[in-house]
Amino acid sequence: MPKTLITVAPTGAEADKAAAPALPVTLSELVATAKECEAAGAAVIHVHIRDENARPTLDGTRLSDTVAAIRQATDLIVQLSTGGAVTDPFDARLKVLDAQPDACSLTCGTVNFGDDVFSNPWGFITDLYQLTLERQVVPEFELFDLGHIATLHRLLAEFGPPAGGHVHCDLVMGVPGGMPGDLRTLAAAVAALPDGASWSATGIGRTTLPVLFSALADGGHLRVGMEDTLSYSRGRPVARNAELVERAAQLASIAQRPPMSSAEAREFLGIPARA
Ligand code: KMH
Ligand code: ZN
Repeated sequence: MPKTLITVAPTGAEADKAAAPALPVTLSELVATAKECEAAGAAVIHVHIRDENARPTLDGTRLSDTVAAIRQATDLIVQLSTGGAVTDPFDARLKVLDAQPDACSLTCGTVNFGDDVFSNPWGFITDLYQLTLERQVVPEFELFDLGHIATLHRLLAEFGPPAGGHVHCDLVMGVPGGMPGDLRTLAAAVAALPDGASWSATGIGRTTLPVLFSALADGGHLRVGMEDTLSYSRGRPVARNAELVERAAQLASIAQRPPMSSAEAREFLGIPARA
């Protein structure tokens, strides 16, 4: 069984700082979180940034500064979100790659997102994928629904393998409007992935633990963090992102699949070591 790749998604675009004070929204909060989460066993950080009012933003200077600051403070693989917030336009989402991250998310289809729609039409997916190839930014394919896996197959058939040569997916389960976060759905999704692909999984809200246990049992990798859940357990808010990473690392170790270091994760994902 392979070691476990742990990704932390500390902020997201949806949670409200006023309602969740532990959410890292400033650059210094994000860097401190990144350091703690690396020490706890994370190898990848999935980054959304906020503006001076703690609202989601895709501001280019802030993104570049964030990539540089996390790189200076940690060895984590920096994966920028190209999903942003549901209100972000496609051109701003493409420009995220100007910040030259190691990796980026690439969602393989549109999905209802609570009362909103997270829009990812085929034309946008292909534009973003071709840009990742041109810039050699390694994509992580975000799959919110089983139909997204069909689009991933079509993308690879039409445009070939990704930068780094290895297909790594993330099952984002339990979004209201996406696939449910349960064992049966996870097994169906994993069975439909392209041959040779690796995968992690995350469960939103109360699906966090069922998805985590299912992924570990099925040889998958883990994503955890306050982007996906604000509760550590029933009625107990998350106090720090690192406690979610610590729990994931402990459970992975119990499963005889301890966390990968970021150097191991780079090799696994086909991401070159930093110059
Ligand atoms: N915030 C969601 C609308 C991603 O980061 O690529 C999209 C999202 C996916 O979080
Ligand atoms: Zn995200």
